[in-house]
Amino acid sequence: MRINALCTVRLRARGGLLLAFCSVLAFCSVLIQAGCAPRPAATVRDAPNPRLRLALTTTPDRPTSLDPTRFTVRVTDAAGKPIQGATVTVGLAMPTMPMGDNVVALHETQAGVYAGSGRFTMAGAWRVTAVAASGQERATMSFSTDVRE
Ligand SMILES: [Cu+2]
Repeated sequence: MRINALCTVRLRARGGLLLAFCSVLAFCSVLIQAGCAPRPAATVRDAPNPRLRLALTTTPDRPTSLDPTRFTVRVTDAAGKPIQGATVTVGLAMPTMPMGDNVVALHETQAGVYAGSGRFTMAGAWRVTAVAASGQERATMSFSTDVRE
């Protein structure tokens, strides 16, 4: 609302510059919409690391709410060699609402392959974020998945 008033003042000062009015109005409406948009529960930023590469898959490919979903993360170095003994977790979050902490610790099932099971607690759009640490190296990688009912 405050932004809107500011725009009107600017418009009057500029008099008949219709083009300027339109662009200012468009800019303000973008600002207002951005301010009112629902904020994600948590903002996750990928931190890709060329020395610690992650490839994440879920089984099934499209998970079902409340059913167990298997997460597999393959961790390799820059040359594609498996990295053993890493600490790997997968965090599950909904971008549109807080769903509480939902972090699955994965265990190494074969060299450089880490797996574990978790549950999506609701149908809809989820963000899956894998975090791996090995020595001084750390990497995160996330993707979106649509969980069915
Ligand atoms: Cu939800």
